[in-house]
Amino acid sequence: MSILVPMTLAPDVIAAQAAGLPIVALESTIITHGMPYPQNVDTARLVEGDVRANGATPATIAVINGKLHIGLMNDQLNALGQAQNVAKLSRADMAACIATGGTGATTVAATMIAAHLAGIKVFATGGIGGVHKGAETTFDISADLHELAQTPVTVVASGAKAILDLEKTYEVLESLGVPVIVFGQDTLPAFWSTTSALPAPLRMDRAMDIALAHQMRIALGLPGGQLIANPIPKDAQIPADILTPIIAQVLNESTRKGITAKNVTPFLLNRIFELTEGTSLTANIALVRNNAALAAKIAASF
Ligand code: PSU
Ligand code: MN
Repeated sequence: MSILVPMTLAPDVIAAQAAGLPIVALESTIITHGMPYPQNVDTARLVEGDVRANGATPATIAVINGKLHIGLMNDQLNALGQAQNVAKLSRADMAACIATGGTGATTVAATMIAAHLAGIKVFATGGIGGVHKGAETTFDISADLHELAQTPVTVVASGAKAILDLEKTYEVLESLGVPVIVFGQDTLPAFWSTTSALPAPLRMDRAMDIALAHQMRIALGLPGGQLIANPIPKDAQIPADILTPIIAQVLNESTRKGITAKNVTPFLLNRIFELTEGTSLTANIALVRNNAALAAKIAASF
């Protein structure tokens, strides 16, 4: 016996699909585990607005009471933003959550899986998960990297978060055959900073080229997606000399407190938010919005 995925598409997503109009997927872990309430819900709405303003339909993805939702209604977004103990779903736990009627927010990996299932080619977020500092002993490498290697979705982010080991993250992506395309500059961005010391593996300056590269991978028979590293707008970036000591401090705290597995990323992001007195959140909001706008332009180019 085979079963189908219980899936609900929002009315505007159905309409866009039927008319062949561009759609951009958005994740929900950034709402439940990445930002505090109420800024998380406000940001999610702003980001949806940015997608629309740039010519595409937004589809925020989450699992609610055992159903996979592609596009959330206002009240669902609001409830998710305030809910406690929502699961953080990646490739490993998405099926179990749906099968048992659970509720969970989708990470980059799970959002890619859902987007692909719904025929959505482009997805915007803040930062992807990657190789954590100290991974040589903890083996903490985000499932997001393997997802990029196997699911054909173009993910627009501001690179891997600066709390990660950027060098190792980009080495793993290269090993996995994931194209990392920097938008409009020759160096990789570092999430809260527009630039880093690392050279861009690939560079493109037009949304159209990114859409073409996505199609060309499919034509070549290559599985997987692309990571588009879109630098945070200059006026919103946080200088590295302010962030570097804060990142060192929170990594230290996380080790001392024995934080592991899925809790690592939310713990670090929350402590950075506290220690920068909210500046990190302002920057995070600016970069996600910028990524949503670029993703919409890429989706419209297909
Ligand atoms: N970027 C943010 N906030 C977040 C995340 C990314 O600014 O909350 C989330 C994404 O959902 C990403 C996840 O997929 O963190 C990675 O978690 P982990 O390191 O446990 O794989
Ligand atoms: Mn991890």
